[in-house]
Amino acid sequence: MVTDATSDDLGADAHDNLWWYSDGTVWDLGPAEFDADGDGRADSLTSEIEGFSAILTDADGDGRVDRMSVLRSDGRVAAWQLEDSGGEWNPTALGRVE
Ligand SMILES: [Ca+2]
Ligand SMILES: [Ca+2]
Repeated sequence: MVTDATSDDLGADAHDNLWWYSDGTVWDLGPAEFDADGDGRADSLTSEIEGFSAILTDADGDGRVDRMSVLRSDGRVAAWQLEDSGGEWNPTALGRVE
């Protein structure tokens, strides 16, 4: 991932890790693994949700996961986006992997 001198001085910066808020608990997901949108900042990691492969993405850079894509066993990808205000996950797309 991309780091700079100022963030190095802070040691364990929480922004290095993605996190997830669910059911009253903050889950630390660890550092982002790859850069999904190509802007030079790692923002996504792969995980597993209920047995399916998932990609969790922090699109706006605050560390909180706000996009989620789950690859289902039938080859479809279901995607959700976190609404800023209420913390509700809304489905955004359902399609096939190209
Ligand atoms: Ca990025
Ligand atoms: Ca975010």
